Amino acid sequence: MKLAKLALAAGAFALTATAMAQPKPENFVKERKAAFTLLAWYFGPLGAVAKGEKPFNKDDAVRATNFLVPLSKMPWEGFVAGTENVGNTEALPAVWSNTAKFKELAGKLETEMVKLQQTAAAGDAEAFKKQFGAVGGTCKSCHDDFKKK
Ligand code: ASC
Repeated sequence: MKLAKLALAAGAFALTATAMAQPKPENFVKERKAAFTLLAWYFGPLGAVAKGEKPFNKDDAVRATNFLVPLSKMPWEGFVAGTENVGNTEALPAVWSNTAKFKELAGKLETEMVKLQQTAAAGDAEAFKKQFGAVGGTCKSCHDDFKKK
């Protein structure tokens, strides 16, 4: 019984290791683009709130930012070497030649997104609107140097 369990666990591990083995270059591009697509999906609509076109709703803001915090950490692992010119990437070569700056800006998005989540959780509409701008600023500063126009 114990042995059977061990064999099962070993099998599951082997399966996981196989599934994780070196994704194809195009799948790294898909990963990062999917993460950015979802970031825009949940972040974009909050712009109407920030602009005062839609009232602040705490539940909606909490739900969106609870998705956005993990999403903000996801795109970066897709930017592996060898994917510079793969598929329909909009990444500029600077991602791979100025990696320190790219990583710094990625980190800023993650930090500012956590702050946005905190303003949502606090139900602080004014702080939320202001922090929305700070997050958007980190998106833009990175796009300026690292994304094709
Ligand atoms: C968005 C979105 C972006 C950023 C950027 C902020 O909602 O899709 O790429 O905000 O426009 O400057």
